[in-house]
Amino acid sequence: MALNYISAAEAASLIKDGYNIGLSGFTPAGTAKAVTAELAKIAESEHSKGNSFQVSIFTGASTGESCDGILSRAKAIRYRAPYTTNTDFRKAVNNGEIAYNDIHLSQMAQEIRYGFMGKIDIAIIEACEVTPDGKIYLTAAGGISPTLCRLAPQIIVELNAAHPKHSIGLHDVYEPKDPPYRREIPIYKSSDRIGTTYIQVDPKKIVGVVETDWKDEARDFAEADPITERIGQNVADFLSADLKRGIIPSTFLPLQSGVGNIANAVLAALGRDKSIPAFEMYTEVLQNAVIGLIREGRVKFGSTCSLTLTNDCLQSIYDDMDFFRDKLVLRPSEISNNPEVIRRLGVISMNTAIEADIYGNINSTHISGNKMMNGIGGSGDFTRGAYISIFSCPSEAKAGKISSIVPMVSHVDHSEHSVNVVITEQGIADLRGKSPKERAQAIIENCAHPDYKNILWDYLKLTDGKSQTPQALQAAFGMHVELAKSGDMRNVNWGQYM
Ligand code: 0RQ
Repeated sequence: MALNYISAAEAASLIKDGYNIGLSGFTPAGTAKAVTAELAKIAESEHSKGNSFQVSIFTGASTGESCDGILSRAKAIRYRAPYTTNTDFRKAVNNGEIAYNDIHLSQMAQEIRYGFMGKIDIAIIEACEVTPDGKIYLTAAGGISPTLCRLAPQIIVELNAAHPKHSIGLHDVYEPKDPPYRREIPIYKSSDRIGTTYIQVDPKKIVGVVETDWKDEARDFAEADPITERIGQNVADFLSADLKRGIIPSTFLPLQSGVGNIANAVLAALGRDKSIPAFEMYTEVLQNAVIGLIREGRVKFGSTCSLTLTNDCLQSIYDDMDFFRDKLVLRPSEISNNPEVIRRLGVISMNTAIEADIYGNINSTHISGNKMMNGIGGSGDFTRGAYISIFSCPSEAKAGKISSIVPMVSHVDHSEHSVNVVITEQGIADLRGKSPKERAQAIIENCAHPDYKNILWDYLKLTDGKSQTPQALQAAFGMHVELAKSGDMRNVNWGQYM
């Protein structure tokens, strides 16, 4: 069956008000771009005529400017799941304009399959190749594309020349069956391949192929600064010590690392620390630092959902496929982030906190308890299943006006029951085997910024000091309340709560 080549505008015109749209991609590698950019124009035109036009968007994780950015500004998004990082999207969510469902990334595909989120009307899938018999070869991310392609009655393929055809082979496409028929996912080491290199669809479902040459829209990284360098070194020192005392096997264990500047700096530090042997990654995103480490032989293999790289770094992989082909595998997010596999492999998880409390609860998503930052991403998928779960962050934010260590987190993403280690540039709090009261001592002593240590010790004096988890409920959010009032947590006056 011949493929039907159409323009991005023609493809966008197939999308109707109220549609549920499924997009390829993950953070924002491999996201379809051309059709959503055209869709924003349709939405604006309909809005100018007084008509409603909004869609719901289902993806693997964050998209870039040409989806979340443009569509948020065009007020074209009604509902969105999961993870995002776009500034305009964030503003729209926090203004109450978009219904945002921030779920664990591993669950996205299955929650669509289970019918929790309604039907997918159309899928837009970025590919480096599509064949007349319905084989779709993905680009820089697995995301939720296999499930979208199977469930959507209509598929638009964005055939993007920025991802060359010789990159075919990076993907391992596998979709588990649903209960009660699900079996184990047969991955026993990071490099195991269990699926196909393409998604097979009924070619009749491919309603159009849009040719583009549109590079990925990944964010640039800030240069590592002394704070992120110090955090990275603390993580490396912690893992090195656990290796020496035999807690981590001498062959080492696969690592997961999240997105952002801190995650990139942590990986760079681990690569530099030669007391840690060459290691594998079983992770959801590979950022720039890891690609350098693969070249140096410090990272032996990378299993990931996406190549969340700057474009020059991604191009350097495409230019060197003979080297990278047997060192990388791209998986759908429900496999890259699968808690069953993560626990089996003994993955060491390393994610970033916005704030941690003195008992080890972690807030990774909300500013001051109510404003969404990005989302939980895969941090929960990895943290619960991890061999060792690590959270890191700078000890303070906004030039010291905010302490990242607080009496009680203003929103809980990861509870004290799942968090093993908290690390800041100040030091390491190893929470394993500790009671809540012992954890509080370790976190305040080792992780809090010196400006906030006494403030936190003084908070503890407001509590009974004896109960399982001593809290003074009237004061637990006192530092957040002070931030809202004077703009600086250091001004908190515990006296008013006595
Ligand atoms: O804002 O640049 O305006 O000053 O948050 O902070 O220090 O640059 O760190 O880029 O690594 O992002 C948690 C947001 C960290 C990210 C988070 C402000 C701070 C700055 C960014 P400015 P940094 P990063 C992977 C797995 C989701 C959970 C996760 C994230 C900005 O890593 O979204 O790891 N993680 N998922 O000033 C107010 C505080 C603050 C604060 C930091 N306490 N209060 N602002 N900031 N702490 C994702 C996937 O699964 C795909």
